[in-house]
Amino acid sequence: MTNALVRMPREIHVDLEARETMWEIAPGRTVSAWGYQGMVPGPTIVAQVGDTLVARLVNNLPEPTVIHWHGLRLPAAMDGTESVQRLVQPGERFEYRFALPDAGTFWYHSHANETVQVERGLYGAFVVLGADEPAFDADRLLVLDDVKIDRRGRIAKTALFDRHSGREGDVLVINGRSEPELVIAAGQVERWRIVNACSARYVLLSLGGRSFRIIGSDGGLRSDAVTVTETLLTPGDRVELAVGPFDDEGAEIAIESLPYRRTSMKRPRRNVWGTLRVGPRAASVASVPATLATITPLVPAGPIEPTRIVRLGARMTFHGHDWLINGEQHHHDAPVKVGELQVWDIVNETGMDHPFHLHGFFFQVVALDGVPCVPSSWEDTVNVVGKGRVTIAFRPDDRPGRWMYHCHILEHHAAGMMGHFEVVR
Ligand SMILES: [Cu+2]
Repeated sequence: MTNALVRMPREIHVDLEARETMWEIAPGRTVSAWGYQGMVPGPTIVAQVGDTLVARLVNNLPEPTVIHWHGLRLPAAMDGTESVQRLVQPGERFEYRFALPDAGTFWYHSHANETVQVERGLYGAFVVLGADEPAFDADRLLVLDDVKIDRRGRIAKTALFDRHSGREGDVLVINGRSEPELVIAAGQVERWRIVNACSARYVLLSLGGRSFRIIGSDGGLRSDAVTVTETLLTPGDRVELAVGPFDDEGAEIAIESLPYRRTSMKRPRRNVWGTLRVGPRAASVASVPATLATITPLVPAGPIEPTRIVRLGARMTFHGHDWLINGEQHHHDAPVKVGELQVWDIVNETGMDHPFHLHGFFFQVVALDGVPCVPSSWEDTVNVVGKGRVTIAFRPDDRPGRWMYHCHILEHHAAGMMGHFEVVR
């Protein structure tokens, strides 16, 4: 007997033509940019677990490009990097095709000449829904970005200083628009999926000091909802929140980032990204369970023995800073075996924070500065504070091929803070 309520897996077809476009970052304020389908962000892809994505990239840019699917557990050949495919030349096309095994908030972006192409707008969000999602009154997606505009009103060219601290823009946008106003009905609870698509900006997100609940991270729902008044999103990071209920109809709540010191070279500031207004009251059907997901620890309790050390470093050169992994730029690391538990110590030898991103595999954070912690989420991007140490664990499933990890400050990635490694059978 078939159950009519069961949704059969589908193929999700998406056209992603990369081309020049005019991007209206604020009413009446337009910049020349690059976007997928002429949009910044590009089209939001929504699918269900078990579906297959078929994405057709057409390159109508004046330079080569490629699309990386950030956070998705796909075959190595579909990872969208120069290690696994020839860059897609101007006038060429490429079809990505892969199944979607996990629910969560992901994103896609150019992985070629990233410091230019992502800054110019080549990114978009990708939501995969699970079979049994918690009930909310509304779903929202917020893609955060900062754009650096020069004196002539154009997207600024890369500056030499960007190589050191990463590029931070002066125009803050949510879903491509500056200072949006959102409205939430009093009494209702919304699910907010947030992506930090900035090149280098850390966002210590606050909603005017109000409490909200973190329900998900890079790899879908957390083990439990945790109530906070702020949460840090590094470049590349995602977070899912339960926002509300608020009772004060008419209140205006700042969607803001609080000062966060990621490097001594930048003075931390508070920034306002937008406004959340509490609208007229409405009935609520939301219910956020106390337990959201089961996260089984990969590493047994007790002393943790790392299988690999990854040292994040820097060196001064005649052209400024080189950013290093284990003493070299674009490090070639040892292979890992399918099914073998990986416990990596990520040691930050620099004085600056770096967001460590692993392609293709989710990991658990199992220790901070050597102190074991109980994993409550799956991650693909984790902040390693200056002079700090984060221990991660993952068990590579059967997807052999060439993979990589890197700092997600795009300028650091470009200046060498990345490692290549192979997954072998
Ligand atoms: Cu970095």
